[in-house]
Formats: sequence, C-alpha cells, structure tokens
Amino acid sequence: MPEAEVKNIKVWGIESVRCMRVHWMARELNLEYEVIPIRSRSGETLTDSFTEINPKQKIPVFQHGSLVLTESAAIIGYMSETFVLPKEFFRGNDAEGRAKISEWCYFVMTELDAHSLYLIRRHDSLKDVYGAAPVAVASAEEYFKKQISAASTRMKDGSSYLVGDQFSIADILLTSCLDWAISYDIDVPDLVHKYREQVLIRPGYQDAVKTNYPNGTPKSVLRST
Ligand SMILES: N[C@@H](CCC(=O)N[C@@H](CS)C(=O)NCC(=O)O)C(=O)O
Repeated sequence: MPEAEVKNIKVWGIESVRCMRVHWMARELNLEYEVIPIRSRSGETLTDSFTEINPKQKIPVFQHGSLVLTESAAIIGYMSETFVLPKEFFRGNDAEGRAKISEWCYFVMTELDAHSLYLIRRHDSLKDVYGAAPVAVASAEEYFKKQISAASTRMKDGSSYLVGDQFSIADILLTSCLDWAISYDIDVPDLVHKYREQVLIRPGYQDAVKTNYPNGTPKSVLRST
C-alpha cells in the first residue's frame, strides 16, 4: 500500500486519555500536525463550528486532508495503516497478526474502556451530570479487575508487548486504560504494572504527555515511575 502524504493533519483535543492515544501515536510516527487544544467539559466541544466537524461533540477528532475520524481507536488504526512506521512498530504481517492486534483493541475498547472505566467516569466522577450509581460503579471496578487479571495471563511469558513482542496500537490502547484505572486507584496485578512501566519509558509516550497535558501531568502519569 503506498504511504500517504504527511500533510494537512490536525488533531482536536487535549487532557484526556482518549486524546493521549492519538498524540502518542503521532509522536511514535514523528508526524508533524496541528493541535487544536480544546478540552472536554469546557463547552469547547459544544460550539457550532466544532459540532459541524463532529456532531457527537466529542474529542479526539483527527483530520487528514479531507478525511475526518472521530473515534480514538479508529484514528490510531488509520495512522498505523497509512503512514510510514518505525521499524520496530508492528502492524501485523498477515491476517493472523492483524487479527491478534484487533482482538486486543476490541477487548480494550469494549471491556476496559466502555464497560468499565467510562461507566465509572459517568456515574462517579460525573454523577452530577449522569446520575450517581454506586452499585454499578463498584461492579464496574470489580469487572475491570477481573478482565485485566485475565489479560495479564498473556503477559506471563515475559514478552514486553502484547502482540509478537513488538509495539503496536494495542499497546497504546491498553496503556491508556491502565493510566486511567490507576488514576482511579484501581489495583492491577504486578505483571501489569511491570508491562506498563516499560511501555511508559518510550520517547513517544513522554513527548505525547507534554502535548496532551500542557498544564501539568496528572497523577496517573506521575505514578509511572
Ligand atoms: N469512544 C470515543 C470516546 C470519546 C469521548 O468520550 N471523549 C470525551 C473526552 S475523553 C469527550 O469528548 N466528552 C465531551 C465533553 O465532555 O465535552 C473515543 O474513544 O474516541
């Protein structure tokens, strides 16, 4: 597949783990891009001009030429398919390799992000907006722990990354959810901490933190070392 031209790239959104995924991927690929630093819950996602770009009124949003994408996993998947990847970045050499990456991506986006962490955010941190639901929040936390423990059995072989012992978009998604969980003081197994710590030292992650958190690093990231 011919690699796409690296110009006219814009990313809307900072200061959220979903935006961090996109900035991190961009830094891994050394992309030059424009950041439009709008934040969630600031009113900036509700303006007419932004609603025209993303009717869901959410960040991150990614634009490459005429293409606009509005889901973080789809955005980093597109970037891994489209731009030149560093040698050590794994996009899957065949259907089997790509399916293993997708398996992890769907797992993280459904079981960890949507079913667990986002539920906790909506019904605990944002309870004034969405309503308090302490039973559902406690159950979501238990569910997260169960799922992450099951996932950690795959880390027992000592491999540094999730698929093929090479860094991939699956590692970006999983690490973003681990940062999020740790910011909620959710316990994760030691193996998972070890996995995360060796991912966080990547220069791409460190550079993305500066872009995504220009006003200071959140406690989950401070707890990385
Ligand atoms: N599934 C979407 C979720 C996007 C999302 O919920 N973004 C939040 C911030 S992390 C947002 O923009 N909320 C709108 C607002 O709060 O103003 C993704 O992964 O990109």
